[in-house]
Amino acid sequence: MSDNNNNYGADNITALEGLEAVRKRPAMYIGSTDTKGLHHLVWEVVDNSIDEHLAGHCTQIDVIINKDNSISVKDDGRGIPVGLHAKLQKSALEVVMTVLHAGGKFDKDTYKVSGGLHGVGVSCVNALSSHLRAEVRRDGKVFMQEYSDGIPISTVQEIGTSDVTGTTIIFTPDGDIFETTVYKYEVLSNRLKELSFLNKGLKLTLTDLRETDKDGNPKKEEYLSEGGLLEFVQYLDEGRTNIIQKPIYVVGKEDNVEVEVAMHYNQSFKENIYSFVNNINTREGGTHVSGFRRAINRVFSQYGKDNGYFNKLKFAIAGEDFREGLTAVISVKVPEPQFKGQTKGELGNSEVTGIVSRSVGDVLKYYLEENPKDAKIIIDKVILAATARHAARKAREMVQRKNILTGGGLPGKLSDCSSRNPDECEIFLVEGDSAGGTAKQGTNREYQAILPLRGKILNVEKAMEHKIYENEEIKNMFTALGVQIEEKDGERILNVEKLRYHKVIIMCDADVDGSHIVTLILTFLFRYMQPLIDRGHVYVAAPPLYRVSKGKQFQYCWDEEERQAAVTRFANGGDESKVKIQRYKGLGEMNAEQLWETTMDPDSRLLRQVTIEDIIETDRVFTMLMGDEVPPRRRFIEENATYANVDI
Ligand code: 0RA
Repeated sequence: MSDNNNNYGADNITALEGLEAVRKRPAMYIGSTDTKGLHHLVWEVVDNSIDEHLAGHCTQIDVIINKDNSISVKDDGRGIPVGLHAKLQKSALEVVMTVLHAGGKFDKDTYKVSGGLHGVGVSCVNALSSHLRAEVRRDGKVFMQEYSDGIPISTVQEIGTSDVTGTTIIFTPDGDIFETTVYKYEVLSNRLKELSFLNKGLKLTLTDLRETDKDGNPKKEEYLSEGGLLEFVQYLDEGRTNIIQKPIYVVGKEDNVEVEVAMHYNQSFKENIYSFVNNINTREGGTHVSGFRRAINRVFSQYGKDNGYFNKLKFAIAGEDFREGLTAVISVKVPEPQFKGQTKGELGNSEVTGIVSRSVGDVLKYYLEENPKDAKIIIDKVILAATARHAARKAREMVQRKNILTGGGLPGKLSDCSSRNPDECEIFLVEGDSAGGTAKQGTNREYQAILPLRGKILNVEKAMEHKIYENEEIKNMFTALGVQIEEKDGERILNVEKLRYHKVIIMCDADVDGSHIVTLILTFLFRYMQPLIDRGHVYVAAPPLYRVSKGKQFQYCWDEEERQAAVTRFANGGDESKVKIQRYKGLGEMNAEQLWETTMDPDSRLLRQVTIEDIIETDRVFTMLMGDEVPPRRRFIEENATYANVDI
C-alpha cells in the first residue's frame, strides 16, 4: 500500500476524534458520570478479562482499589497483543487502548457482548481516565504504555521479562468528568461475587488499599465458586427455608447457545428469578426467561395431570402458581445477543426461547420422575399457591369493589391535599396518630397529604398474600396512592397510571422503633409496589436529631459532627455547658412549626430517595432482616453491625 503514511495520519486523527467524542458525551458511552458510571469503568475492564476466561485462557482476575481511588485490574490471560497492527502501523496494544470499538478481539469465536452499555471497549475507560497504564506480560517479556486523557504519552516500551502471561490495567478516573471518584467496596464486591457464581472455577479477588487493619494489612476478599449457579441459588436462599432436598440444575448447549439454570423451592410466597446473558443481568427478562417459564408450565402441568394431582381442583392453575417460592438463576451465553426494552435489559433473540425451554424441560421431567417425594412437595405447594391466589384475588377485589361502591372513597384517615396534579403532590406516610396530627397542622395543604399509619404495619415478608389485602394500613396505602394490582395474561402487575402523588415520603421517628417501621414500610413497597421505587417516587424523610440553642439563637443538626460544630459555635470560645442541646427522639417532640421547617418544607428539608442499586442484594437483605430464618439474620446483623444506629 503506497498511501500507508497518509492512512496512518488519517487513522490517528480519527482515533483522537473518537476519544474526544467519549470525553464530550461520556453518558452516551457509559450511561452516566455519577457513581454508577464510575463503577462501570471497572466492569468495562473486567469484562475484557472475563472474555479471556470464556475463551479458556484466564483463571484469575485481581481488582485492587488503590489508596488514591485509582483501580488496578490484573489478569492471567494471554495478554493484549503488542505486535505491529498492519493497517494502522502501530502496536496492537495502542490500537486496543485508543481506537473506539477496536474492542480487542480480532477473533470471532468468543461470546462477545454487544448492546447494553457493556462492551464499549477499554478505550472508553482510557478516554475517561486522567491517567492509565497498561502492562502486558507476553512472549517472555513485559511491555508497558501510559496515557493521559486517553492519549499515549510514550510508545510501547519493553520494561522487563516474565515467564507468565497476562494484562494489568491501572486507571485513574478523570475528576473533571465524574461527579465522584470514590469507589464503593460493596458495589465492587457484590458484582465480583456474582461473577464468580456465573463463571465457575474463575478466581476473582478484591483488595482495598484505602483500608488497613491494625497490622497494616489491607482489606481483601476472594471469590471462587466451584458449584456455579448451584451455589448461587443457595446463596440467594440463605435467609429462606427450602422445601426440597437440593437445587435442580440444568446445563445444555444447542446451536452455540449455552444454557445454565439452577432452581430451588422455598417456603416463601414469592418468585425470585434472576437472568443473565453473557454475564449481564437482564432485569427485564426476555426470550431466555420466557423459555424457562414455558418449560416449567409444560412439565409441571403434564406431571400433575399424569399423576392425578389436579383432579379435585375447582379452579385452574396459573403459570405463576408453579413459581411461588421458586428461586432460580438463568444464565445463557449467546454469541450475538440483541438487547431491547427501555433500558436494554431484555434479551430479544427469539431462537433462545426454544433452546432454554428444551434444556430445562428435559432435565425437569427427568427430575420429577426420579424424585417423586420432592415432586409431590412442589405440587402441593403449587396447589396451595393457586388456592391462596384465589383467596388473595377475592380479598383484593373486595377492597377494590368497595372502593368503586363508595365512589372511590379515600381512607378516612387520609388528610388529602387539594391539588390533583400528581406531579406536584406529595404524601407523607407517618408513624402513629399523634405525630400524624402534628404533621397535619404543619403541611402545605395544597400539595401535601398525610396518611397516618398505626404503629408497626404488617410484616409482608412473613404473611400470606390475602392477609395483606385484609390489613387496614395496607388497604389504606393502596387506596390513598391510587394504585391497583391487576391480572394480565395470568400475571399480576401493579397499575400505577392513576398514582395520585409523585412523591411518597416515609416519615418516622429517628429512633430504633422508627427505623423498624421504615423497614417494614420499605419491605411492603419493595415486595408489592416496586415500580414506584423504580420510577423514583419513594423517599424517606430525615428529621433532625438535635436542636442546639443558646438564648434566641438555635440550629437543627442531623448528625454528631454538626451538633459538635454548633455547640462550639454557640459557645464562641466560652463555656460549652450554657449551650442547650435537645435530642429529638420522636416527631411528636416537635411542634407543627418545627416539623414543617425541619422535615417537610421542600426548601429546607432533607429527603433520601430510595433506589435499588443491586436487586439481588436488596432481595437478600429484606429476606435476611424480615424473613423466617434466625441464624442468617444474626450473622447478617453481626457482619453489618458497624452500620447499625445505636440509640442512646
Ligand atoms: C486482543 C486480542 C487478544 C486478547 C486481548 C485483546 C485481551 C484484552 C484484554 C483486556 C484485559 N485483559 C485482556 N486480555 C486479553 C487475543 C490474544 C491472542 O490471540 O493471543
